[in-house]
Amino acid sequence: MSEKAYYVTTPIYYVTAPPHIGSAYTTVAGDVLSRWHAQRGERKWYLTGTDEHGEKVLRSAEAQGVSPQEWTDKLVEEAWKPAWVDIDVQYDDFIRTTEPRHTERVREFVQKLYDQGDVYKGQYEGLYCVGCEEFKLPADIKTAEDGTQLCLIHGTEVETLSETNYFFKLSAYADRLLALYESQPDFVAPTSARNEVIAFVKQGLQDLSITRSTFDWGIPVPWDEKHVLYVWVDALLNYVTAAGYGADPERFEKLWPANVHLVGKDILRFHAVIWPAMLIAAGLPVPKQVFAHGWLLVGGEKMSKSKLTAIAPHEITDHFGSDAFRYYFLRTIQFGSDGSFSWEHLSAVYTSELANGLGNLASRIAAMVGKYFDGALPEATDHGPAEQALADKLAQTVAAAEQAIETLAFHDALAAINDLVGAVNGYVSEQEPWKVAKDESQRERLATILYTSAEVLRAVAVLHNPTMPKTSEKLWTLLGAEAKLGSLADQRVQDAGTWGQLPAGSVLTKGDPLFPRLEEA
Ligand code: MET
Repeated sequence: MSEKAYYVTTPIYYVTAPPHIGSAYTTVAGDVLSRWHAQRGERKWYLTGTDEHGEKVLRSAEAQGVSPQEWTDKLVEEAWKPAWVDIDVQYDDFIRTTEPRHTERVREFVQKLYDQGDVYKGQYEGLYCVGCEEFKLPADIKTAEDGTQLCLIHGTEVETLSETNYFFKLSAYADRLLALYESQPDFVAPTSARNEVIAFVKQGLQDLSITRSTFDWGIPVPWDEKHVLYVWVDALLNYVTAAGYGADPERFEKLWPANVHLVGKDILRFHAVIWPAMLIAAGLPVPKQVFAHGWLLVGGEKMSKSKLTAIAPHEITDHFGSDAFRYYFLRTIQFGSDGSFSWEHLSAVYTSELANGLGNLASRIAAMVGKYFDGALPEATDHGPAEQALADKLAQTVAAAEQAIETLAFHDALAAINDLVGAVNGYVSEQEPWKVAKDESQRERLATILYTSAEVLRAVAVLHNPTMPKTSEKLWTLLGAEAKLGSLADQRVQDAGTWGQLPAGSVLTKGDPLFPRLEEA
C-alpha cells in the first residue's frame, strides 16, 4: 500500500481579472499548510487552479472583446501563475477546468449520475446571481428601496431565469448529509460554519439545476449537447479530476479523499452540501474537512473589484516582501473570521514583530558572536534557570504550534512563535551580554547567553519555514546551521523543540537584515 498524502486544496478561482489579496490569502494558507506537513516529513499534495467556464467568465471575456479561451489563457499565464510566484506559493498541481484531463472525467462523472437515475429533466424558474454563479433562494436576496432584488453577497441585481434544465436529486441526500455531519464532526469547520450548514440542510434541500442552456461556454452535457454543465458542478469536480479520478487509480488512491478544502465562507454551501452529495451519489469517499475562512475587509467592507478596493498581491510584496505578506495575513486574522487589512496595520506589524522583533534579534546575536567569539558559536557551559526556562518555552511553543496548525489556527501558531522570539529578546535584555562581555571572568556566562539565543533561533527557523521560507533560509545561513545539521528542509518540526541541536563551533555571519527597515513613503 502506498502512503496517503496530506492533500490540501484551494478553491479554483474564476479568471475574470487578475487575482487580489483575497484569493492570495487562501492560497497562502494552503501553501503554509502544505509546507508544514512537508516539514513534518509527511507526503503532501497541494492543489490550486482556475475555474474557467460559466457566464461570469464568459461575460468578462466578452467585455474584453476576446474569446473566453483566449481570455483565460492570457490571465492564467500572465496574471494568476505569476501572482503565486510573487507570494512564493509552491503548488504541486495547478488545474484549469478547460483542460481535457478535467473535462473528459467530468463528462463521465455526470453521465454516471444520469445513468443511475440521479438526474432528471425539469424546468428552472428562479433567481440567479452571475457574480456567485448561484441559483438563489429567497433568503439569499434583499429587496432594494426601488424594488430590485439584490444578491446579499454582491449587492448587485439578481437575474430571473426560466430554463429547461437537468436537475440533480439533491433533496434525496439531505438525510445522508446530516448523518455525515454527525458522524464526521470535523467535516465542516469552524463550528460557526458547521452550525450554519446543518441549519441549512435541516430546512430541507431543493434539487439542483446542473445544466444551463442559454449560453455555451461550458462542458457539453454528454447525453444532451445543447446543454452545458452548471459551472459549480464542473468546478467542484476539479478536486478529484486533478487527483486522477477515472484516469489514474493509483494516484487517486494516494490523494483522495482530500484532507482539507480551504474555502471562503461565501462558497461554503457548495463545498459542504452539494459537493459531498455529489460524491455520495457517485460512491466516492467525501473529503475529511471543508474549512471556511472569513473575508478580508478593506475600509470595513468586503474587498471588491467594482468598488476599487481590490489590492493586487504584488502591491504589498513589492514593499514588504513575500514573507511579510504571508506572515501578516495569517498572524493577524483568526482563520475562520473576517479580518481587516490596512497599510498602517501591516507596517506596524512588520516593524514591531518582524524588523524589530525577529530581524533585530538575529542580527544582534550574530553581531555579538562575531565580535566576542570571532563568529564561532561558543558552548553553553553555564546553562542555568534562565536558560532552562527558554528551553522549556521552546518545547511548549513547538507543541502549541503543532496543535494549532492541526486545527488550522495559523494565528495561534504564529502568535506562539512570536511570543518565543519575544521571550528571547526579553532574555537578552535582562542578561545584558554587552555588559557581561566587559568582565573577562564572565566569559562562560557570555558564551551561554549567546548560545542559548542562537539555539532558539535555530528552532525559530524551522518553525517559521512553512510561513516565511525566504527569511528562514536566511536565518539558517546566518546561524551557519547547514554545515552540521543539513538543509533546513530536512529539519522536522516535531523535533524542533529538542534542546541543544545547533552545534558549538557553527559559524555565524550577520549578513543583510532579515527584514529591511521600511523606507518612508
Ligand atoms: N470559482 C469559484 C470562486 O472563485 C470557486 C470554485 S471552487 C470549486 O468562488
